[in-house]
Amino acid sequence: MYAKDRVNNMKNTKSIVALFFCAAVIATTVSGCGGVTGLLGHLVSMDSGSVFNPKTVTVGPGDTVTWTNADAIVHSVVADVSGGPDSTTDFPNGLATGDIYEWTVPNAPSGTKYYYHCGYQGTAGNGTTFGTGMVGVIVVQ
Ligand SMILES: [Cu+2]
Repeated sequence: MYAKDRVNNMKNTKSIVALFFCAAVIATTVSGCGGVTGLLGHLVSMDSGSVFNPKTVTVGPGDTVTWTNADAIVHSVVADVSGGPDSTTDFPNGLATGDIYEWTVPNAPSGTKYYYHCGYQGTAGNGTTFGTGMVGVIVVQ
């Protein structure tokens, strides 16, 4: 009886250790932003106060950027000039709370900047600067 409990405890401990190990591997992979192998995912939250958080995201070609609306009101992702992220095809009425929009970074040269804005609380810049209000930029490394 006691021995069995101890075995079960050991099993649980092993599972927890494995879980922490996996979490550490994932964290290392994501933080290794200068990485030469693998494509990375980048998260942007649409937060209360009508902000993209973080406002600036540095990416590599082929990486994925995922916007999640964590706010109580509708937001969108609209490229200031063509070629950037645009949620309006997938979400013509904007992203409601909890909606997720994903965009794959094109094979663009290092230094390319995709300025974008929210169609509801932001305005477009000219493609080389931020617009006003709820705005962000994706920078290709
Ligand atoms: Cu917005």
